[in-house]
Amino acid sequence: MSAKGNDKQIYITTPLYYVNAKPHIGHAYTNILGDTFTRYHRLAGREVFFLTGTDEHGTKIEKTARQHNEEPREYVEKMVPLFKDLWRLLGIQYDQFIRTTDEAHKEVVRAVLLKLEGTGDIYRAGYTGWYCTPCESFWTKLQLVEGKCPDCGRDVQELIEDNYFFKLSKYQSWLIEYINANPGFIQPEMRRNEITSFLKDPLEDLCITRPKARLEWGIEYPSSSEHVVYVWFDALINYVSAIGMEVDENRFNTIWPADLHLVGKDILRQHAVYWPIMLKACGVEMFKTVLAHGWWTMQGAKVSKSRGNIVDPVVLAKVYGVDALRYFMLREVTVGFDGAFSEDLLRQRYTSDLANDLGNLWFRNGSMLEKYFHGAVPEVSGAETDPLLLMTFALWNKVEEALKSYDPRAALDAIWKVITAANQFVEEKKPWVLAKDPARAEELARALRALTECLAHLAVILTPFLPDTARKILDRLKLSTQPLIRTTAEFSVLMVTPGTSVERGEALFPKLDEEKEPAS
Ligand code: ME8
Repeated sequence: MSAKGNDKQIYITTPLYYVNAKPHIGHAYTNILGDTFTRYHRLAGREVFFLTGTDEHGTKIEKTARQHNEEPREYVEKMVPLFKDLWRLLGIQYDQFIRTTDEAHKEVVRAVLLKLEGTGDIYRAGYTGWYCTPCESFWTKLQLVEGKCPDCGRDVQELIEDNYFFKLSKYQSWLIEYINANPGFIQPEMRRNEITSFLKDPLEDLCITRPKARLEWGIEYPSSSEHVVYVWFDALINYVSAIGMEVDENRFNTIWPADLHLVGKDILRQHAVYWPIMLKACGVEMFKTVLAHGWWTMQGAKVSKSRGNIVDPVVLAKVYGVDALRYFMLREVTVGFDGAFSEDLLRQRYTSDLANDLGNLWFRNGSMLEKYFHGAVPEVSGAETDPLLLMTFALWNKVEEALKSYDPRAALDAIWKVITAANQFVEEKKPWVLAKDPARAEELARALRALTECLAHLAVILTPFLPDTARKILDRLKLSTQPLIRTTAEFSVLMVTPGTSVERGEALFPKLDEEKEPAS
């Protein structure tokens, strides 16, 4: 991740999700990614500010509220807790939850608009569009399908409205140069290429208001009581309004610029074109990176509220546990690519990687410590030179390297190589054979000491990925459940105090009930 000044916190954000339906696994994925990066930095002793929240204005929300016979204000109040509850359930360690209906946010949006009107980057002009009365939707010519409404296929009416526009076009060549000069700005590379080719055509100025005649639920435009602000212009500003821009410059400067805006590929254009230009026009320092991940799909289609093919993360977490869901999402796809969601695959990962590889390793070590050492970790000299531990110590740099390139999957691959090696170590050492021969007591002690240490290190390095499991292991080994590894050297040491009495505890990943119906 980016190099920081001493006091500057690492700033990670997620999109603000629309509250027109309850969150699904797509939303869970983005927040799990953000949480994993956040926990990793915290483990490494870095200060992080992690922001998430909800996007509550605009046509989508207004329409959905009306369909529920509710006022938008009432409706959003009811929906927001669903998001907060999910983040609590999934162990998402965010520092702030911003809502675009927060007064403080609205203030900053108004201030930005007035500033940009003052500099001439916002102007008022006529706007031609096509309106579908039954859908209450306004479309541009390009969006129409054979001249009809792209949603319902019915006729549309041409409408000319007076609106406010933001001069995207003025900054197009600046943005192209900026993207070329900063290869890490839009990631992964395939997404940067998409944006670069999109920028080959001239950018149109962005219409940033909607007349109140067709949308009431939004921030009123400061210099016209006839207009509300376009939902995207409002929502993007959250990344700076949340941390005190225009209000608390001190706070703002310790957090901004954002190091990582995490988004799905569906909203990259807003984050890689509109948002940088908004910041540039406001004279605000640029964020470091926008990282666009791919989509979770089901039967080849994006999992989405409108398609109705949603998978409920709450149900999955209840059936398989939060860590299994986190593990599956982080291990199954490389960030940037799409992934086909399948509960069968989740079950397979649960059984093979979690229950068999990691769960059994813990259980066998615990059982052998109990059987041969009354549950206490044996003391041996020079344990840190055991080849299994040398391999384990090398994990820190590998995981760091992988996470620097936003690749939690590669990090987990490296961790699982060590888990596999530790299981092989048990098979090769055969502690149960050593235990029968008093002359090999030292060898037995060495083997179990090395295994216990390996497990301690695995738990530490798993904290960003599988926080619950890591906490259980660390707790049972009587180690701090909030480890701190500031340098590679701090990871390459023995962690468990000899003589510690280790609790084997319940299975980390209980056997799945074969009879149980899949969750989805
Ligand atoms: O776009 N796979 O909100 P939104 C992976 N309010 N991720 C998915 C996904 C899927 N199938 N479906 C959704 C908005 N996501 C705006 C954002 S930001 C200032 C405003 C995730 O509720 C992914 O992160 O439609 C995607 O970008 C986001 O949810 C869209 O959420």
